[in-house]
Amino acid sequence: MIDLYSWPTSNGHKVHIMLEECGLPYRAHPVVIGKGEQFQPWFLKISPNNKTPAMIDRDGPGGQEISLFESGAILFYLAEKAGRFFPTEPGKRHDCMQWLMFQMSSVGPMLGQAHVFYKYGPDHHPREKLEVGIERYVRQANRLYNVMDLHLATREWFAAGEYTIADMAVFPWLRMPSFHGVEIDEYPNVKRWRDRIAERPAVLRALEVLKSNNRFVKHSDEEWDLQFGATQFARRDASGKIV
Ligand SMILES: N[C@@H](CCC(=O)N[C@@H](CS)C(=O)NCC(=O)O)C(=O)O
Repeated sequence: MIDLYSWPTSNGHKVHIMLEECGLPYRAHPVVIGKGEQFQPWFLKISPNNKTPAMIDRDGPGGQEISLFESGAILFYLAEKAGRFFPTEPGKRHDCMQWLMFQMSSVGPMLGQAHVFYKYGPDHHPREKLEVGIERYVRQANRLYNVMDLHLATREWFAAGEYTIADMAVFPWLRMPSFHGVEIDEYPNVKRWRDRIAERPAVLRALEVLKSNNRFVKHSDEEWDLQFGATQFARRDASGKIV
């Protein structure tokens, strides 16, 4: 049985999608990041970077328990476990891996920063203090959408000519373009690809996972502090205690 410690954000959704696509049995446990549950000692043991999602598979390699953090690593693990959504032919595997890495290194971090500066930041800081960040990350977001739009102009899927973990990794990040200052109609190939994935029954099920926990409208001061402010960046020991 797989225990998933997660939250209904883009990084959580990636793994929820893969689990639903594969039909692997799992239990989803909420880690309420707006309340600081990511800093609990037990969670830091499996996710030392204090980020969701993290996973424990009680029936890992050789029947041994394994715990993993980082959504890309979890997707890769699940693909190997299920033997699905990660091609077997070497050239296709590398193609899939490079687009998975593209998501992990560019789409997630850049769009995530755009959300902080452009979407959430103005509720907590004067706009003039955020200008450089807003400009940089909204530009990065649009640059990345253009890269993806050109790529998808001649392809149905991100990699290997088939639906893979690379598509599952990118998709949740592109559900709310207005959060990162992007007008989706300017990127019609991305829109076509995205809307097609959004119709998949497993994706629809995945987007419901832990959904009832998410009452996000805008961050309270406490939530901002925990995720993006002083408490997030306070120096801690291995147990999560601020030192
Ligand atoms: N690279 C990580 C990023 C994970 C991440 O940023 N998770 C966010 C939610 S989307 C989180 O748990 N934030 C809590 C915190 O920063 O304290 C992954 O892909 O798993």
